[in-house]
Amino acid sequence: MTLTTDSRQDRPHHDAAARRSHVEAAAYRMRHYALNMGEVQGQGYVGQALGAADMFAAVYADQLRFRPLEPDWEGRDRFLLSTGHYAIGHYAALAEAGIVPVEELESYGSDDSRLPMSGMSTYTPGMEISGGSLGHGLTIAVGTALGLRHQGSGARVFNFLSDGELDEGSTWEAAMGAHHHRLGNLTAMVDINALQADGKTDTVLRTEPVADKWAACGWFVQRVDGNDVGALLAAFDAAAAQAAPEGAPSVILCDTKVGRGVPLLEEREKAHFMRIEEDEWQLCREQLAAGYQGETK
Ligand SMILES: Cc1ncc(C[n+]2csc(CCOP(=O)(O)OP(=O)(O)O)c2C)c(N)n1
Ligand SMILES: [Mg+2]
Repeated sequence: MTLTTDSRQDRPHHDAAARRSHVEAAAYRMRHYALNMGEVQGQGYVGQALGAADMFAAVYADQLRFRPLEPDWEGRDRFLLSTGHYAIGHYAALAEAGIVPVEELESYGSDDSRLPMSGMSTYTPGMEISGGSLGHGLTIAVGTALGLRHQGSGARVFNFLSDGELDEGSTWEAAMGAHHHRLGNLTAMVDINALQADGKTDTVLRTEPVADKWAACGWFVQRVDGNDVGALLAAFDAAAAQAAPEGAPSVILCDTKVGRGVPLLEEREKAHFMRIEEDEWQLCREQLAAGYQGETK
């Protein structure tokens, strides 16, 4: 897909089923891109990229306004990736969106590549912030949303967080700040994959009930199956319907499955850093293809 102008306005007005399959097809291709990138390095945060592909696809193929050939276009919506290690999933989305050439994905993680293993804004077109140090994305998103509103911009700000980032105090300071400033132009999406580097989320720090915490901070809260594209799109629609320039910020809490779409990885013991052997990559691709019923173009 190569778009030359404002992407959101260019999108055809699909009926609901066509809109969903358009996003599902994007997610499918993105999962392949992630596997291919992972194979180049023999490693990578492939489990997260597969788990969050539907979230990335819903944003990039349906929600975000951007110009692929002009990634710094001032009128663009901002997508801020908090979690630097999810860069592999974000690169797949940037390739699908036409911002990064698909052929460039094979340089992932190599010396001099524009696609380093952890997301860096100075290297990659379309990467708004550098991640790595968790818990900062939402704070930057709040400042960005506030700044855009001061400038009279109608652009929206999206922040992609992980459930591990809910352990960080700075996330909650930003959540309160967003409500204080009534940032209706801000949408947070949290990948609740129930996993962190040190183990399962509920063994590291019990953050549940997560929805109640965001609601207590004054946010419009929805919780969905983050691997159900129809549910994701409905949540984005509901968020947009209630959004007002000085209204409540929105959060979409997305329960996802690590390795989603590849049974071999879905069934493997969940690990922050998943090992995939040399002879398994092709099998992963085959399983992904076998489980997908839709159009591939
Ligand atoms: C401030 C900060 N503390 C600790 C780390 C080390 N760290 C890197 S990834 C990670 C796990 C965070 O949880 P999550 O993003 O939910 O992990 P995943 O779902 O990808 O397994 C941690 C603790 C970090 N990058 N930044
Ligand atoms: Mg996690």
